[in-house]
Amino acid sequence: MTADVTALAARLDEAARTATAIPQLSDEQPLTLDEAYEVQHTGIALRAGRGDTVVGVKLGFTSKAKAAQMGVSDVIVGQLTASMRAEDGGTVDVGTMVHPRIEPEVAFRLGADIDPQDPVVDPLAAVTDVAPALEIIDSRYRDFRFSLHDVVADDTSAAGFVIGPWRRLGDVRSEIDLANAAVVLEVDGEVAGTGSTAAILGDPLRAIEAVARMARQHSLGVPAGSIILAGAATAAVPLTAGSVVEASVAGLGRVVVTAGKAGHDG
Ligand code: OOG
Ligand code: MG
Repeated sequence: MTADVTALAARLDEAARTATAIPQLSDEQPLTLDEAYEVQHTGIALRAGRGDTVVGVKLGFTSKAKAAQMGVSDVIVGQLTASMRAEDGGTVDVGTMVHPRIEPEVAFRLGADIDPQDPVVDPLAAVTDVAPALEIIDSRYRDFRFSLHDVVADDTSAAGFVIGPWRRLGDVRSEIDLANAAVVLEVDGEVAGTGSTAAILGDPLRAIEAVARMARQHSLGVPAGSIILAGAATAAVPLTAGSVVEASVAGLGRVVVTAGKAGHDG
């Protein structure tokens, strides 16, 4: 039997909107990888129907630390929407989330479209800017546990993101080795995780080729202006209301966000 993509997407959408964890979809019926991406795309269409817009894509499990933390191995891709974004130095509302976690990332911005159908053009040439970033993930599944296909259907746990100051990629590459920069995650001034950008596919720039490949395989558009989150450099840590979280990437910069709860100090 093939999956009822519309019903599964509605179930995940409802779970996200009500911040209520649900059982994994595959507990009921196995889902193929293609069906899982269809559920993801249908869920994004539901958000778009409420006025949200896709602003970029994110990769998951590009680092061993993340793959080991979650017990899965393949690289996956999800979509980022405008409503998920919080300003650098601003507040992210965790009151609307089930069990949020936060992780340090590297973000890229495209100055031109990545055309997944044209393998002759180097997708790296489309990248103009780079920034330190934070991603807030919030699995809609109970206990933050899932199979690879379940997490793909759940938009790879995407819930929020914060982008630090953008810098020109060419300038940064002439100053530092972007493939080996120290990453530090701090919560309320205490170190909560350390790593290196090398953890992200050996070099976060490899995320761009991965995005081009995934875009081709899973029919995603990555137009000029898109933001790409390359994946976490450390394991994710729980995010609780009141915490101030900062990520820094040596030689690139830092980004900070406060977790708030709407109706309180948010
Ligand atoms: C899935 C998302 C993984 C990353 O950076 O590896 C991810 C999850 O862990 O819930 O965003
Ligand atoms: Mg991530």
